[in-house]
Amino acid sequence: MKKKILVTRSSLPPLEEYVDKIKGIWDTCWMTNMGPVYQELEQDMKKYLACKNLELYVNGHMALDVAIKALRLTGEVLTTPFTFASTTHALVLNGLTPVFCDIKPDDYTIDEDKVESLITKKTSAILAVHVYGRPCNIKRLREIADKHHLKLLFDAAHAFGVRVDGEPIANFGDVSMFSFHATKVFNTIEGGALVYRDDSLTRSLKSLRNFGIESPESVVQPGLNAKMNEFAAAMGVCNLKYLDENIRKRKHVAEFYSSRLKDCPGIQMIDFENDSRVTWNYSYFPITVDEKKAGCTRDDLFEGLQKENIFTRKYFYPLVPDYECYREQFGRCPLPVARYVADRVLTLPMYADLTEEDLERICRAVLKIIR
Ligand code: T4K
Repeated sequence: MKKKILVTRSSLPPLEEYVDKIKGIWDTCWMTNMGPVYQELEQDMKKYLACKNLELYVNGHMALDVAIKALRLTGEVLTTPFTFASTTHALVLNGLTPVFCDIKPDDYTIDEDKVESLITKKTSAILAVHVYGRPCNIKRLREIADKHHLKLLFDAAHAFGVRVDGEPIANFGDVSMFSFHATKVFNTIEGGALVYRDDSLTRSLKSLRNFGIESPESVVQPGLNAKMNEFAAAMGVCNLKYLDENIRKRKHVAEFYSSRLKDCPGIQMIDFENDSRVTWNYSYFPITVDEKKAGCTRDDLFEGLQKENIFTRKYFYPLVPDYECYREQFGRCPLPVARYVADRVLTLPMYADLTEEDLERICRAVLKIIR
């Protein structure tokens, strides 16, 4: 049997560099609660993102949860149905009602032209997702948010390292959340970050992250335990050094797929070169399969590749409103574009260390199944 190729594979720094970074922990026995390695990573990240306000968290989901609480959102939040469970769960578990807005057929981000008609008196925010690291229409969403006095949050879980007009994507919106999960372009094993504009949020975000504690004898609000620990931060400090190199390697993977699959009938891919304003991070490589032109469905391709020991994923199928837990409440939302994409999308293996041999094998298998 040929070697297994999974949809992604974590980037790890050289072992000796990680061991070196965690050695200090044995001297101090300081393992968590915003220790020295946490502080080091926070500074490194602020430099990398050229941002003023940044906090690190135990994972992206908790970071989003904390942001929602700190912003004191109420009522309804406009959001995308085409995302990972986390985005919607964070709203629902905070007592908010997600209002799903359809996505655009060209980049799968929330359709800014459909957002305004969904705003009601109860709407307090827009939570958009830079899905696969593809930037939403940030400018237009900002205009809409300002006009209606809404907060603008970006779930930028996939977008670490992405820039728009040279500006890190972190610096748009009121708050942006990043995920540093093992499967992401940059990882801290598990981890996440919030980048935000308003300095007055700092106090609340910091205390929400640590049980609402401000000092040993002062607990100012009910809070969570959402802190990034020192071992995770150490992984981040080491991995950050290799991030740009990893993104370059991922670009090569994307170029390989694009050139080998460009004439494959029925397959639509991201045209990474079509928007020169964006510096991509190549976090995922989604394709959609048009069954009429391809002569097979997305599921046929998924299963055919699996037989070749190549494991793709249907990120993001099913659509969030169609989940068992949401179906009854939201399943009838008219979301024609999102449903079309979710039924046809497949993310191909994407990681820095995919070899040319692996890529050749994947492309040959795709072409064999589709032809
Ligand atoms: N918002 C959005 C839009 C998100 O996509 C996510 C997370 C979040 C919010 C929340 O952020 P976090 O709280 O997770 O920081 C994965 C990830 O667990 C999840 O982080 C990610 N999105 C989601 C899209 O994908 P699964 O259930 O598909 O992962 P899993 O375990 O099937 O792994 C996929 C592949 O990754 C494996 O086949 C091999 C590889 N892998 C996996 C692990 C766990 C590794 O190489 N190393 C590893 O340690 O959810």
